[in-house]
Amino acid sequence: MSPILTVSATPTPTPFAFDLNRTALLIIDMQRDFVEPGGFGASLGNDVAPLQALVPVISRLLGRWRAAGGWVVHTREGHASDLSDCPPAKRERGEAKLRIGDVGPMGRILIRGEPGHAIVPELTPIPGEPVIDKPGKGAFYATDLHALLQARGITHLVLAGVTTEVCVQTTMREANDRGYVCLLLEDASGSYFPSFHQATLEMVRAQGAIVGWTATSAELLAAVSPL
Ligand code: C5J
Repeated sequence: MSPILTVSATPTPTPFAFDLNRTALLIIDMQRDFVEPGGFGASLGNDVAPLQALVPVISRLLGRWRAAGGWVVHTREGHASDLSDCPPAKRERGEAKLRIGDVGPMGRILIRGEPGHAIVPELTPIPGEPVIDKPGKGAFYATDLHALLQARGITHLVLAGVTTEVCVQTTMREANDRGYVCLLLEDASGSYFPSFHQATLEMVRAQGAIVGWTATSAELLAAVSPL
């Protein structure tokens, strides 16, 4: 029986209590397509600098979490090269300069196997860390993530990555509905829109953590591996 760790940093009435052996760190979509110039995020007119700034934060978190024996699952958003899993409603939305499947500076935008689809090198998964390829915003939609977590006895998720109000929040809500207890890391997730990031943190932890808890990565790591 491993110890129950607690993080009590949020304006929620109870702490986030978890067993490290039944918890996964879920790093959402830290791909070049979202974080680097010339990718999907930039093609939508976004400044990628706020997302680039997350890379060293998540890298530090990853190192300490791994060192403490924590398990990590990574996700990537992307589509098959024939776009058979990309609904036209997704591809045709907005006024992007480059759409999903078009050729950009990092290969075809948001297509699996292209350079832009890769996780940024600083956060490269290591053996034993699954990578979930997802066609949607939520990591549970059309993937085997739930089965994978169930097989390992995971009950709690710690979420990091991008973007807070799109793929991270969608995944957190999907996870919540499937019975996972979730903590969203305030400084290890981010958005092209700082106000959306802030609003997401507030809405998930409101009403007694209606979707889950939030805390900083330092607060989490203090519980996991006190220095
Ligand atoms: C978006 C994501 N924003 N990973 N994807 O399209 O949040």
